[in-house]
Amino acid sequence: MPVTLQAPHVAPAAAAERTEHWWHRATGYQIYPRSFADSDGDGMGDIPGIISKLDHLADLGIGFIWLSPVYASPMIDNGYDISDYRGIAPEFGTLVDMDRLTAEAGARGIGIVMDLVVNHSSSLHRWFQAARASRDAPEHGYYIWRDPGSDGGPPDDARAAFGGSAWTFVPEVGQYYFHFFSPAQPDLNWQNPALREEVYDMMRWWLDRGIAGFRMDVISLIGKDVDERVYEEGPFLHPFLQEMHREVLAGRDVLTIGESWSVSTETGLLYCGHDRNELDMVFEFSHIREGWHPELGKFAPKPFDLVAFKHAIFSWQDLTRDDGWHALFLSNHDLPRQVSFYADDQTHRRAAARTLATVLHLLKGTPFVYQGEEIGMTNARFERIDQYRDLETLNHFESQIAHGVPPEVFLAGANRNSRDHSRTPMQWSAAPHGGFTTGTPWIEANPNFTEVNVEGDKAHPDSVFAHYRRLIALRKDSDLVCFGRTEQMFADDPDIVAYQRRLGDERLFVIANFTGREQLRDLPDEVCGPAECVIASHAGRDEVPCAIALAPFESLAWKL
Ligand code: TEU
Repeated sequence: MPVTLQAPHVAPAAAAERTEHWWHRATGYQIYPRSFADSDGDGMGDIPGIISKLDHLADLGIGFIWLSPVYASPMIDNGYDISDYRGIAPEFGTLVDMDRLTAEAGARGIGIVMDLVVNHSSSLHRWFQAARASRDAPEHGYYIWRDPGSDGGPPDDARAAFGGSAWTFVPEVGQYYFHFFSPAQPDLNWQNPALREEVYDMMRWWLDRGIAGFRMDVISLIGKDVDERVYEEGPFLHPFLQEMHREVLAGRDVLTIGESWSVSTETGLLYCGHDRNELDMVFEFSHIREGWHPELGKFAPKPFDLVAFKHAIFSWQDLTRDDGWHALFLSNHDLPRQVSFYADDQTHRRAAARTLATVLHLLKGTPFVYQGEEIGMTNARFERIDQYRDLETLNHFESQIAHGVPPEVFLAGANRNSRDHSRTPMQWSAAPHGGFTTGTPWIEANPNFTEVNVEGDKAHPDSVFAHYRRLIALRKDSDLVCFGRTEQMFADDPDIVAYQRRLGDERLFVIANFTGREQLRDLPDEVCGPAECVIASHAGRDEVPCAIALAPFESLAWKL
């Protein structure tokens, strides 16, 4: 059934010369289904659980849900390994539940954006089962096979993202198949036209059921050329995305978000430029990678460098000033909790959560809230490796210990940056397991659910939820917030984020203290004077002072 969303109309003249779409004013909310709400006590979140919480999301004011995979899957990578693209995993519910979710969300003006994971399938998908049984099966060509190298080993020494070789041997066919991720996630061969048609047909089938679009998992990998060892942004990527647009997306007012770990400001507009007919926006990680160790990666803690982080954020604001569009986020299911990683999850947790939100939501682009972020949920602080569940963390633990890294050093890194921090159960109340389940959750709840939970936050005078609700409402009603051009200020300042947005004669000024210390700054004449404070992490102020003192993690935004 169709989803009723805001009808598109023409954007103000000062904004880009193109049609305004519903998602230009909308805020997205990502749900990781296994950790959101469990309706049947099996310890695993499910679709009826999501339906029961739709009023929470409507209250927040979001325009769409990005739903992490709910498809049939052996769950080696928690659903990012799909064994049936048109079936729902029984632990999450049924197709009837899924249609009900689409309808009930639609009735609240919320679209459902499905996760599209088509760089790879599960090794249990019937296509791969046929492919691995015989070279003569048509499905054999749906995957990437190569003969063994001259020594009988893998064709080359490519490494998989989750550890080990990127090639796995199948004796039945005497060949190796390629998997960028785990062996349970064989890469689909996009160069096979029949495979592409299968994918397009499946996408049309979901869109015809009334969903509002797709978030495309690692989409920049589909154009790979394994023989040249080019995986990211390979030579076939853009022709395939244009074909997908022609075959599936053209003429439908749906949202497409392409995930890419490699896209840069050099290549960004190839995906989302107005005349490209590919995707609406990219979900990119340059600002996230600034927090990773350049050689040792995410499990080696590195001090956070605000200047480099700002450089990444604002170069994408510059890039999308007149063309393209951008996805704004600090958290998702692969990242740690933002208040723990970038700020302070203890003394200043509420102020820090509000300030991170202000800085992100007043930029140009479509903001994404990851479940629990709207109440300032924090990292888990696990003490033992057996408390972790994620295959990335567990595989890297094994290989790094084998290379002599002391376990406590690895755990310190994992405690900062493991994907499991964002996967602990959503904290609804102070009831056992944060009210997520009446059973035993598949991963432990963060013990701080007694203080950090939806019920408690909504009742608190400094509610993080209320702050998010205000930011989301501001965007809906303001052309300046949606379309204004962004100008960074204090670019070299290691402690402060500041920017202006401009549209015609209207201006917005945002300033935020990213530290736990008071900060004093002189502000330029062009911003100081009486002004309308539109949001503040602490008390509002009806004037922009020429010399400002900002409390720890304080932020303000004024309409000038
Ligand atoms: O993530 C893409 C990806 O490259 C991740 O493996 C990323 O490098 C890692 O999470 C950083 O810690 C997408 C999904 O978002 C992720 O959950 C999946 O595991 C992955 O693709 C495979 O589908």
